[in-house]
Amino acid sequence: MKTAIYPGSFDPITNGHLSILHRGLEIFDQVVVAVAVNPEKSGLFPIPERVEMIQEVIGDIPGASVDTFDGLLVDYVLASGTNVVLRGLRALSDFEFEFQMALMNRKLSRDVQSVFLMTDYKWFYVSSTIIKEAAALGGDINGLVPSTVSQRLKDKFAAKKA
Ligand code: COD
Repeated sequence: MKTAIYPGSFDPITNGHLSILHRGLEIFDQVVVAVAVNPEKSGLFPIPERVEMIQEVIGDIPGASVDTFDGLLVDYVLASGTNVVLRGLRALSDFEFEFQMALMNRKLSRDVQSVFLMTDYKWFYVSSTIIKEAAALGGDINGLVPSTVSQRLKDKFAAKKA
């Protein structure tokens, strides 16, 4: 049984994230979507709500699960009984950050390996940040995030306006 840890902020999960998860499951038996708890970065959705949204969309996918972690990613990966970090790559801007992160993780633990999947062209421009910005301004984000996430974004920004 080979497990990969797919770490991120997932604030919120998008169809780009989900695509990497599905494709990761073509390589690994299990993929754990691991939401990083960073007390210095609050984000739009609180961590429990991010986890709930992920649970709603991955509930039926065999081999997929969701968890949270704090502290060092490499410690969490090794404590999970695996050595693989799964990440997605969109453009050159992603590459620089991902390269730095992979090298830092490698410095922190020689046992952990990072595996990268290129995004599908459909999700090339999709990021949690751009989705939040469009949703906040009333833009149509349908098809870019799961419908449950789209609804939560609408509710969140409606509540902020009220
Ligand atoms: N298509 C394909 N992949 C995508 C898309 C898309 N449209 N959108 C996002 N992705 C990929 C990202 O490239 C990334 O690989 C993954 O999905 C998650 O993305 P985000 O933005 O939700 O997550 P990040 O990049 O904010 O996550 C950063 C971590 C939380 C993983 C990182 O900060 C971390 O490991 N923190 C723990 C502390 C630690 O160990 N630090 C030292 C190591 S650097």
